[in-house]
Amino acid sequence: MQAAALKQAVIDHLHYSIGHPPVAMTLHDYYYALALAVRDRMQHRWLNTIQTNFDLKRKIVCYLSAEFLMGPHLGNNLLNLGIEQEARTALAELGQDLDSVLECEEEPGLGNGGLGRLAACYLDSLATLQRPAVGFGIRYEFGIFDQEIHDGWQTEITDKWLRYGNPWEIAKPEVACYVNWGGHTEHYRDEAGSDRVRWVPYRVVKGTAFDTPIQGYGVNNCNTLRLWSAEAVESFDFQAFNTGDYYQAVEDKVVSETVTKVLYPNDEPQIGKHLRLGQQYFFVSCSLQNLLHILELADVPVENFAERYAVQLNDTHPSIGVAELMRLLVDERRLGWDKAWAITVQTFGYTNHTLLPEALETWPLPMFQTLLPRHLEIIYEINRRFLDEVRARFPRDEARVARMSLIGEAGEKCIRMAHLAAVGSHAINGVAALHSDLLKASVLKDFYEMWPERFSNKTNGVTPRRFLALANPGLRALLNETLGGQWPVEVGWLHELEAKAGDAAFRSKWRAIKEANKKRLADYIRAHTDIELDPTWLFDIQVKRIHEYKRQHLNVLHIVTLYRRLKENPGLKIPPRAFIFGGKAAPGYFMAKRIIKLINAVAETINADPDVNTRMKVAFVPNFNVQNAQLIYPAADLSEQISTAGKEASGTGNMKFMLNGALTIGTLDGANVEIREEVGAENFFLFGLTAEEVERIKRERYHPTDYIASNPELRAVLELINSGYFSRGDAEVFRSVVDNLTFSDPFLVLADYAAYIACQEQVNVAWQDKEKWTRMSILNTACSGKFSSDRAIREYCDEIWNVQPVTVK
Ligand code: KOT
Repeated sequence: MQAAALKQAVIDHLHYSIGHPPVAMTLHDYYYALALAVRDRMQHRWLNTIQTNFDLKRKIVCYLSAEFLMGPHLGNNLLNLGIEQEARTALAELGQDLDSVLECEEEPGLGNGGLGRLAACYLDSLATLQRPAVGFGIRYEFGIFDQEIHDGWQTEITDKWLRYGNPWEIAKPEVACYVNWGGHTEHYRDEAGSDRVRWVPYRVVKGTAFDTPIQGYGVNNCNTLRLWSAEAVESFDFQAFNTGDYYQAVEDKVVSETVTKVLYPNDEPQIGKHLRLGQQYFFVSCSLQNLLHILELADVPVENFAERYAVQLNDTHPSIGVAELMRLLVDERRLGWDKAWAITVQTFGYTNHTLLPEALETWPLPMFQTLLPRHLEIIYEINRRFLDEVRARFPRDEARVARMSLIGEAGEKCIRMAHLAAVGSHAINGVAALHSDLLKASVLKDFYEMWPERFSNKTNGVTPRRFLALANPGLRALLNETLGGQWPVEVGWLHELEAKAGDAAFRSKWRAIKEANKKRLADYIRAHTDIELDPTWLFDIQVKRIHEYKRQHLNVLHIVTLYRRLKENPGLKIPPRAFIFGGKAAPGYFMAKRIIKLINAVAETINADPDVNTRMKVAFVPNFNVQNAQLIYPAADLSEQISTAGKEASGTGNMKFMLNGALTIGTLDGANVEIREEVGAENFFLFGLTAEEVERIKRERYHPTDYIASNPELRAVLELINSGYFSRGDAEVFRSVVDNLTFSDPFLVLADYAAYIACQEQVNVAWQDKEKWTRMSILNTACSGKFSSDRAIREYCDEIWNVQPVTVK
């Protein structure tokens, strides 16, 4: 029996792998031993998958991403292997509780937010759909910082996730790549008389692979996440030592190892740092060298590269890959330019994740030249040929040529990475229907006019395994009972729940599950904040990175509006609500950090005010991450998706809430549009300006003061915040937030304020009819199938990658 074998495996690992005497055994030891035992159970599937892919010579998806926000592995692997119950039994027999053991895992937070988590969901779907795939990324020694809240302010703590070891990865020191930096190029003529270029680097950094198995759900396929770690080429440079330059050798080692030290904690705005470009080039070069090496092992000619690999660029972070593949093919494999270029374009696909101008990556030319002199030459040559093509297609249109150039010449010269990615890819996609349309109409308009056939939409998706089956065991049991056990891979079946929405007994079960989830979250929040929430209240939740375009401050304006109404009219009848927030701010993002402080200040005042705290409370959950997200999404009644229309490329939290039966209050932004289409307008709380209206208002000059002048309640709310009422009399701390809204308001918070408040009143009306609300909740889950990452990955495989399923024995 599995449980007995698993128990023995845990005992063996406790003894042989961990080696603590019983007296020193900790809960973490049980976690580690179980993790190793589970990894052992994936090992033969993993090796079989790799061998099968090699033998069958099938095309492989290579997902290049600077971020993979995997979340805890243990629970997910138990789920995907179908041995959760066995593990629970095995641990119980050892006197341990599985849930407590699961909590021991330090999650690998190797990403900032949506972009990194999407990559993780896609790896889950690729394995589950039996598609050969490798995720390539960076093994950051320190991932996204841990957030602590002190006196309402965010503080950042280094994420030492490798401190107690990582049972999931296998180091592959023999899979090593050498990556050049800096120096200069030399042009020479080879033996055959051809012109060639040699790159003489200033430094060489060694990359070694760390592999993590990615187990598919209910299948044998087990793919690989390969993360690269940087080290010095020689740990001891004896030459330097002997000549007395020992300290130079030590310094070189430190510089090399710095490359993969830490994840840059910025979501969206780009940081023009030398080291960041170095990270990008490092992992992309290692990955592409590795692909070429594997091709060689398989005896496949390099000319067939694009038949064997589909390489996807997760935003522009890996887009230096276009120039690097050209360098590897032309300089190192000695292919002709045209042949190399045809392979490159056939190989790459590019996914864009943002239209925000401050997030579009560009690199100052001098910095680029210093780090990657050979790539600069290659980019010039790509650009020369490309602009010739533009001129041929659009004669006498030099303005267009300047707009499309890979080199930006307005102000400081720079390399435009989105242009490099677009020119070097046969497929370009946005991540929601609206976003893909805006992409074609704005940032990449000229490219769309040049190559319309390259563009498509691939609406994002999330894995129903982690975010429903694993996160919401109560609902999982009900779905198993109602739909059978196949729903996690056949989410279309969720539609059968529509019929159940009319069944009062089913609704009552549904409500009980939601309330239990709310209680579970309330316990967590009490333990981490001392704030006591009542699980019978409406749980209104906004969790995501803190950013002005996501408009957490609009949510705060609603809270303060309600607060004032209750203070002025103590008899006011409103259904009680818990307002729950979570999310990290980039450490250097002044306004985002103030918004966190504002939420906590408002929370402190309201939660302590007996006039209101029986009807409203506010909580900020510290350190939002994948682990606590799994408690948060299932506990939501209302999902806040209130970004300025046109700014959120897709959003994926919106999908995780919907999957778990939350109703959405939202703008027509990103995937909200499609969520509303799927669930029906009557089951979605819509408010706010459309993307088109936002653009028109901005064009015609926006005056936030007009909205203040015409809305006394809004004015009073802003004045109350500004007065120091929520900040113990300090009238300075929120001045920057209020002034920004009053005099600039770049994301039209005030323009949408009245509509948002009115829409929240509709929420209250709907909430008061419990049966109706439950029906709407069930319909949200029922209609969420489209937002499974399986659907998204099938589309990528069929329409971009041309990668078929492979059965693994
Ligand atoms: C970060 C830096 C530069 C360029 C883009 C980003 C970025 C975009 N990071 N996260 N995103 C989000 O990606 C998600 C997955 O596609 C989207 O759902 C979300 O709307 C983006 O904001």
